[in-house]
Amino acid sequence: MIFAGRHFKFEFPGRALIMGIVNVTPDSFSDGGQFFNPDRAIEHAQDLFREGAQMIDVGGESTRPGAPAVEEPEELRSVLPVIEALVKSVQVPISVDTHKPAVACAALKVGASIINDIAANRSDDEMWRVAADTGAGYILMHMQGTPQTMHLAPKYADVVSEVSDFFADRLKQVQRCGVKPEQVMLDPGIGFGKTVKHNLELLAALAQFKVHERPLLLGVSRKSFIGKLVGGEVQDRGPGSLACAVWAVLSGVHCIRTHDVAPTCQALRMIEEIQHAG
Ligand code: 7PJ
Repeated sequence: MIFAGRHFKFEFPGRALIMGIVNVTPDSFSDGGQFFNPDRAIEHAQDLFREGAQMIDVGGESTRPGAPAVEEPEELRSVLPVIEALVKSVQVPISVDTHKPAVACAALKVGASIINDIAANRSDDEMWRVAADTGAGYILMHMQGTPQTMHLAPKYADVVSEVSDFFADRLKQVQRCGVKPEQVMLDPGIGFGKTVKHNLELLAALAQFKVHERPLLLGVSRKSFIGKLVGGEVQDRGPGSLACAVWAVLSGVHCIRTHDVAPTCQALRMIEEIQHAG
């Protein structure tokens, strides 16, 4: 299986990938907006690259539950200079975490390679046309609702089968728009319109998503369900996040999206050493 797009190609089975998170938002819940300044965001991304990230995800739109939407000009102003600088200074693909087709398009123009679309539950196909026309990688994430509404009353008869049906349906739709399967990575969207119980059920069932024959990405880093289950303020949720990452990779997940690249890298490399010896 491969995950490939403009400027990159990853082959599986292979080492699990680590995507380092760079938020260029004033109010990110997980890092308090400390990388809102573009120079600091760039330095931070370069640190994550040196620590072993194989992709860098740049986002300018807070998806904190209930956060106000960011207008397009503001989002462009915050992410483009960072992406432009990173394309020149780190040797790994850059993804743009946005649900706006115009932002994705502009980011790809300055050298990003992957669209990280948390709103793959969208009702129009403009974003998929951008992915098809540019050949960019496309991370297809499940969310119930929107970041403004998703936390209000998440409801599923069976969250695992609903997410799986969503993947099957969206894979068909994106291909109809001209996106190749190899461009797509799937993500169950932990915390996006899900209760703690839904998140746990999805984590427990990750291996089932292999049926779609696409690589899987998981984002659990510092998320609130960890605090609710085992305690810990946002900055103290590293160990819980790492446990989820290890569990995910042992369940067949191919890529971990994380704020804490160095510890995640060490943990995943350690698992690989053990697997190799067995
Ligand atoms: C995710 C994301 C995730 C993908 C965010 C946060 C909230 N993109 N963007 N998957 N989460 N693909 O980092 O806690 O889980 S923003």
